[in-house]
Amino acid sequence: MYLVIVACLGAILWIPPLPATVITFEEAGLHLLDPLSTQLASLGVIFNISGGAALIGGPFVPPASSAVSGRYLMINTCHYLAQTCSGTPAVLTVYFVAPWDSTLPAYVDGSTISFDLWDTNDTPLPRVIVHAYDVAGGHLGTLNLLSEFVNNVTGFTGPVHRLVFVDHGADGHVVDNFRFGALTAVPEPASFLLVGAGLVLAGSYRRRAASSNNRARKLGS
Ligand SMILES: [Ca+2]
Ligand SMILES: [Ca+2]
Repeated sequence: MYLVIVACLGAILWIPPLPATVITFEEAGLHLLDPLSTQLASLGVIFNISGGAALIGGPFVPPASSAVSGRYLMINTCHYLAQTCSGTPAVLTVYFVAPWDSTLPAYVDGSTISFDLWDTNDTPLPRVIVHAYDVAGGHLGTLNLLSEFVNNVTGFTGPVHRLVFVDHGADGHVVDNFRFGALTAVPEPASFLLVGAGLVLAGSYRRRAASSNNRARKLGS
């Protein structure tokens, strides 16, 4: 019985990582010029934009050697729909979350993250600055993107929970083929409470079993 309880607790704590994902922005349910936010939560990512707009783009042809293709994520520094410029940088945050519950944070190994980026405006440099953070808000590193387009941007390390793309230029930028490896969800507090209750139950069972054995030994002596 004790082993069964421990095995159940292990099953609760261990959430298996999910396989790698590539987001092409061609996913079902996405339409041209849709603002992007939580539509891809079932894949383990949600998007938040401030100081601009994050839209599904596609009508503009990228440079020939760019890996950007078809539809892509278009970050507009000026709000595309309102046609207004706030003068502040566009800040896109990509959060990794549990695909079955987007309120649960998740993280991926930073070395598994990559994407293709395209930004025609070279003023100011860097064209795009990307920061990585862990679940606790710790800063894991920064990448500065200097070229008109960069295929297969990599270089992140550590358990990345969110990426923050900052663009001070006037024309925004484009992200495509956003790839990341196995997602690991962070167990919610309720799981720890459940595990704690289970450990108390297991301890109580062991004490009762030991007490029964002692009584049996005394009766037999
Ligand atoms: Ca695409
Ligand atoms: Ca730009």
